[in-house]
Amino acid sequence: MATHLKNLSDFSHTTIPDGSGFKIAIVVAEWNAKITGALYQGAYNTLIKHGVKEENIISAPVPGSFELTAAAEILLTQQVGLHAVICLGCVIQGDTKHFDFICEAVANGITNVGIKHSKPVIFGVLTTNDEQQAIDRAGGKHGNKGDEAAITALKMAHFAATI
Ligand code: DLZ
Repeated sequence: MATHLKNLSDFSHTTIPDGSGFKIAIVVAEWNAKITGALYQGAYNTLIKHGVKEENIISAPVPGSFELTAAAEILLTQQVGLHAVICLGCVIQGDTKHFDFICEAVANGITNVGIKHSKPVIFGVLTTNDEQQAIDRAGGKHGNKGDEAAITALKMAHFAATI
């Protein structure tokens, strides 16, 4: 059962749960590989740091961010016992409307897969105006959003297991 929260400030820094009982998939897009590789390393290392066993991390590369949704759906359908899927990608604004289509599709897709399977599917996709903004968020001055995605996965897997 969920812990009783006395006031709103209790929400801000809930502890990061131990991951030793969890099986988690990381799906990572190959587009902008320098960035997504850094997001992947951050997510993987964070899961290991918090107790997830190496054999319980499934790593799955896909061509681009658009494919993240299908991959999450396939994994949750075919892999028994998954507690969460982390989706990592990087979409950089270009001259065409491609950016908008991909961002909207992947955000909606990931949301829908999570709801369909009643499992946490984490949105770890950078959507930036340029490459520098992405570098800043993939181990640069704004941290590594891959680490944050992994922590969110652990918290949500714990939520689903204990609520
Ligand atoms: C085609 C495309 C473009 C233009 N830009 C990106 C991007 O910035 N980031 C990304 O992850 N993927 C991009 N893609 C590829 C699409 O995600 C997808 O792989 C293709 O449209 C094929 O479905």
